[in-house]
This record gives sequence, C-alpha cells and structure tokens, in this order.
Amino acid sequence: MADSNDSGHSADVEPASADRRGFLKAAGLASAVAGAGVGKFGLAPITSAAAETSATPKLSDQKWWPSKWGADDQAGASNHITPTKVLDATKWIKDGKIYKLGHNYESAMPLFGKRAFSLRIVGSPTGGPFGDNRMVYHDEFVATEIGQVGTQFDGLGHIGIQMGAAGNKAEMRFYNGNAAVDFSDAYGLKKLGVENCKPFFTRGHLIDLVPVKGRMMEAGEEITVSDIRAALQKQNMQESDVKPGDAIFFNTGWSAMWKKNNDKYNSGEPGIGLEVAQWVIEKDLCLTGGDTWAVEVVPNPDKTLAFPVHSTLQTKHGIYNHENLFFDELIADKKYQFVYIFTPVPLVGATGSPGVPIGVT
Ligand code: UVW
Repeated sequence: MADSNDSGHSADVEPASADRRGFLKAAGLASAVAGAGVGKFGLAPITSAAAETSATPKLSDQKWWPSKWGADDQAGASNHITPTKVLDATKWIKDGKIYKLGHNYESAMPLFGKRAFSLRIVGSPTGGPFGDNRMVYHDEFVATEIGQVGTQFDGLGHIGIQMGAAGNKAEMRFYNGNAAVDFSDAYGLKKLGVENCKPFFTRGHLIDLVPVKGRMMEAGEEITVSDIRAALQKQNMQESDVKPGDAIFFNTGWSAMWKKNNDKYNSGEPGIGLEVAQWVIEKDLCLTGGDTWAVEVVPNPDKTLAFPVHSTLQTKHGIYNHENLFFDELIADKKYQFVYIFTPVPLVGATGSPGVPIGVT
C-alpha cells in the first residue's frame, strides 16, 4: 500500500534541518544552545536555581510505584493484551482491509533536536559475485537513534523524572520506580528495554479533530475532553465504547506538513494535555497515538512544564505512545474504529522502536 503522505517528496521539500528549541526558548525552558547544562532534549534540565535544589518536581508529589502490574513489571499497559482482548478486537474486522499508519524512513523526515538518520549501502554492491551463478548482494548500514526517529513507539525506558537533586541518578526515576543508576547503560538499558513490551492487537479509536475545528490545529493548541466528545459525536461513536486496554489516536491535521514544511512541523505541535491524559488513565487505555511528533501539546499551556503528558502516561502509568503516525486513508474511508496491530522491534535495551503499525477493519 502506498504511503500517501510520502508520495509528494520532491526537490522543493524543505531540508529536515529545523530543531524544536525556538518555542522552548520562548517558553523559558531552553538554555543556551550548547554547552554544559543542556539536557537530553536540548532543553535546560530545570527551569530555575530553586528547582535545582527542590526535592519534589512539579506533578510528582506522590511516588508512582509499584505499578498496577506488579513491582517487577516491565511491560506496562501492553499487559492489557490478553487472549480475551484479542478475540474481542477481532470482532471489529469486517472488511479485511489493511491501513498503513506510519511513514517511510528517510533522511528528509522531520527529526527532533539533533537526532540523525543516515542509510548507506556499503560497497554498492556490498558483496559478490559469488559462485558460478555469480550472486551479488546489497546490505545497508543505518546510523540513527533507531527508536526515536520517524514513526516511533516510545518504550518505558525513554522518559523519566528527576526526583531529588539534579544529577542524582539514584533519584532519576522511570516506570515502576526504576532508578537510572540501576539500569541506564551506554550499551543498552539493563531494564525497561523495548523488548519487554508485548505485541499489540487491540481496538483502536481514531479521534479526528479537523472536522471539529474546521481546520488543522495549531502548535500549542490543546485537545480537550470536550473536543474528544465533539469528535465522537460527529463520528457517530459512543464514549462508553472506549474500553480498558483499547488504544486511542488523535488526528490534528499536523501530518500534512511531513516533509513539506519540516520547520513548522518541528516548531511545536497541537496535542493532548494533562486533562486528556487523566481521561486516558481513567479509561485504562494501553496506548495513545497521533499525527504529531509527541502526541502531546507543545509548548504546554503551562509554560513551566516540559512534556508532562509523556511523564504522566509513560513514566507513571506505563501507557505507551506512538508518534508520527498518519490516518489519511482511514479518514478518507470514514473508518474511525479498527484493530491496531503493532509489535515493537525487539532491540534489546532500546528506548523505542521504529516500524509501521497497521489498522485493520
Ligand atoms: C522526546 O523525546 C522528548 O519526545 P519524543 O518521545 O516525542 O521523541
């Protein structure tokens, strides 16, 4: 099936050179561009001198472990995918139609911060001819942040929260309270690697915000619960039909800029905020996804917060996030309910996974 969003790639496409620090500077969250103190995402790790010594970061008054899946669990909300859940989801397969929900991987993709993507065919051809039949072959070498570029699935080792003093890895906590000092390793995470995630086969609900707003949503514009309800009504769907273990997806229109205007794509994004995150937690869902690079609103309307939905859903509740998706073909067919199928590439110790999820109707 064609990747309809990638078909327009041509010489007039903007280079993927933009970073996403402009809006963060405006929000007071970015430090100087380079040098000591710049954090993992090109942001100042903390917003003020007071925060540096604060024992309790905002939104984290209570510890979030042990998880509801057990103190040793590393699979988070993928535990929802039981045989009963799979059999229930199959009831939604009626047409036998498969929709690709992810983009192609290529250097023209918009990339977060200074992330890179390079693919080389070494040798060209790499080997051969061999044998009297003169077989030749090509291999690729890919240099990239493999789990965090393009269509990407965030694993539970990706996002943590610095509890206690800045730099104290014993208090840098991730899902299930795991501390960076115990599992963060240059050669791959020793716990919470994406290989621990179970395969997904579950009911997916698509919330299309474009008809609700009458336009593409804009950077910094938050999707509210009332927006979700308005979309459900337009799509003739019931909120009560969103069940524990289901996945929810948000279409904001932002993916129209994929490879067409990477600067704008990277400049921030519309998305869900803490209100919808709470709704997702109460509904007990397994995953959020969207047509943006983080799924959550950036910058957050509360300018003192950086990616609070990531740390609420992923770190505290083990609820996964699938980024940089596109839904054009589902929307064209008015298919808002489908079976979401995805298995992360089991890269041992990785923070996330590439790969193209599918929606089946
Ligand atoms: C960050 O890594 C901050 O975001 P994402 O998960 O969207 O790549």
